Amino acid sequence: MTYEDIVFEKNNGIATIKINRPHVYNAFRGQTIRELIAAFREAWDDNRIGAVIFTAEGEKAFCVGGDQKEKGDEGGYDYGGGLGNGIGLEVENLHNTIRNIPKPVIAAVNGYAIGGGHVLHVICDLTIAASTAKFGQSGPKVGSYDAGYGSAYLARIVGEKKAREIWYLCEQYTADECKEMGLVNRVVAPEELQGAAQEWAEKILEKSPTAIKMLKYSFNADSANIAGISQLAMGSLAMFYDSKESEEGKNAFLEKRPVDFHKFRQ
Ligand code: S0N
Repeated sequence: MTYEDIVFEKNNGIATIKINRPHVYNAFRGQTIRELIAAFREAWDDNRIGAVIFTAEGEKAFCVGGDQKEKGDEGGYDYGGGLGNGIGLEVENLHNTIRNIPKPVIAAVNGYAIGGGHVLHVICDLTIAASTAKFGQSGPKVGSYDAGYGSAYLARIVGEKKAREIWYLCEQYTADECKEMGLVNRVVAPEELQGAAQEWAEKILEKSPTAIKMLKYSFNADSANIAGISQLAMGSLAMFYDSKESEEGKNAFLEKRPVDFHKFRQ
């Protein structure tokens, strides 16, 4: 497959998948999601690959969620379809692919990881962050949410209270703060990020592939019910995107004005 929105490389047993849309802070559109799924599948199917590094181009951002400037064929968002073949479905398929690929996925977070971009690193097996990276959810500010892995699995990692804080307040957290809450494994200087991810991937490659695979299955089994919650969440999100309330969030962002959700409380 030819990739346009991402860069995919395989080297000495390590696959590197890089989002390549730095002009929009590596926000994803439907095509990005489809290419990411294809690349993860390619790494999945190649027995020589023992670990995947998931990162992004540039120094500003890892990924800031759905591209607010892209329109789908039906005029709605293009984050990978609408109802029918669905926002839900394609983003959800990417989440499930990262979860289920039987090899560790290391997120190397090089900048902002916000909204749906934050969820991507949450799902990865391990996260190494540049000391300059910033993390957070933004859905309730821009008329969106991830009520699947983005909330339920996040709560497993950071605890219920912290997960609720992250979603209800939509603030940003530093890499060190995220390490403190168990959301990031390691923080390094920005120029050391790719080397640090490579070093961990090489360490994994020295281990028994079957042991690593079974451990990943075991870790996943305990939170496997979230896949069902995620289906419901993405289905409801697809419908919510057609509402005036969600539109207000998106339009306020695009028009660079304060959002006004007050009318939806009447
Ligand atoms: C990342 C932020 C904090 C950076 O702020 P800063 O440094 O002040 O830069 P800006 O001037 O704001 O941005 C620089 C340029 O990048 C563009 N840009 C930023 N974010 C996006 C985006 N998401 N889509 C398209 N373009 C983006 C800016 O517009 C600007 O370019 P110019 O100057 O040309 O206008 C700050 O930018 C920020 O807060 N961004 C918004 C982050 C956000 O809200 N992301 C979520 C958006 N996604 C959704 O609403 C739904 C999709 C999704 O994320 C999702 C999918 C599945 C499941 C769950 C979710 C979910 O919502 O969680």
